[in-house]
Amino acid sequence: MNDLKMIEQALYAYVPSDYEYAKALTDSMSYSLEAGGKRIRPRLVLEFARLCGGDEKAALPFACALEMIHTFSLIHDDLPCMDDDDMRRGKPSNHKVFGEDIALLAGDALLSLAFEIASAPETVKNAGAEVCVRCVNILSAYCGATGMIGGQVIDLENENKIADLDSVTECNRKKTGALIKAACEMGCVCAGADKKQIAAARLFAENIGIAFQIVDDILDVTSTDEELGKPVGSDEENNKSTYVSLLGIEECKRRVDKLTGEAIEALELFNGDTSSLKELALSLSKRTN
Ligand code: GRG
Repeated sequence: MNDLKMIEQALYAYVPSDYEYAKALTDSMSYSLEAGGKRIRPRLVLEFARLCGGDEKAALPFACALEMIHTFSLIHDDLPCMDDDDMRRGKPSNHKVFGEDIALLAGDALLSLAFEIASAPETVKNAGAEVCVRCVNILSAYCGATGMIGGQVIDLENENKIADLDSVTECNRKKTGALIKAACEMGCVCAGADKKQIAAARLFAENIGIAFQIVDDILDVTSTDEELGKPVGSDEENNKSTYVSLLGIEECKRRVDKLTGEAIEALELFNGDTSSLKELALSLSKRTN
């Protein structure tokens, strides 16, 4: 089975289906989880686990937990109190279908489910207690106040003003980069990687994390709603400083290529086959959605 199939099969099965109450909540959670998405973060977990000689089955729950957290962040990001977007992954946003109250709670429940999965007896049996504790620590730290959620707050603070490049970079290192770093790091931890391997994985993640956000900013001005599956032009509408508004499109493209090259260089430390990670990094730099 390929990674995408394996991830999606496991992901969907984690949502409680035998609970007769709160059906709107589980429907809302499944709606966003099953709406597609590139599954970059869980794929990175599996890639790094394999590269470091680990068992992908043991890494799979952590890959799913991370995608749950990512999906929670997208549901909350679309709410009227945040970006107020009506479309996500080519479909109406969660709150447009289930209402703001259920969408908010579905996001909360996905966040909670992530930690339930990462600490479940079955996960502990396959990955070992120490790996589980380390992954729970990575998930919570990179999601929280000094990670993705902190980045979102910097983003809110930067609205309606011209932010400088350092502030935009700090925001994106956290808002977008933190979960990408969590993915690469957890993959290594699952496989018992050493400190040098973890440091190289972090370097790879930092570079593709920023490149990923620069591409996101480019697509927000060059793509269409249909291709992106969400409204384009939202950065300008929300009066946000972005890499494109600060550097221009040509310089942005140059930086994406440079960062992607540096990410690929970071992989040289590993002895195993890094070809699929190289391909993934290159495809992200050229993505159209
Ligand atoms: C309100 C408690 C609370 C938390 C919310 C909203 C939020 C925290 C964080 C925002 C995180 C966010 C939306 C970051 C943007 C990152 C980004 C580029 C997302 C799109 O990722 P893709 O392209 O999406 O991987 P797919 O759909 O492919 O999964």
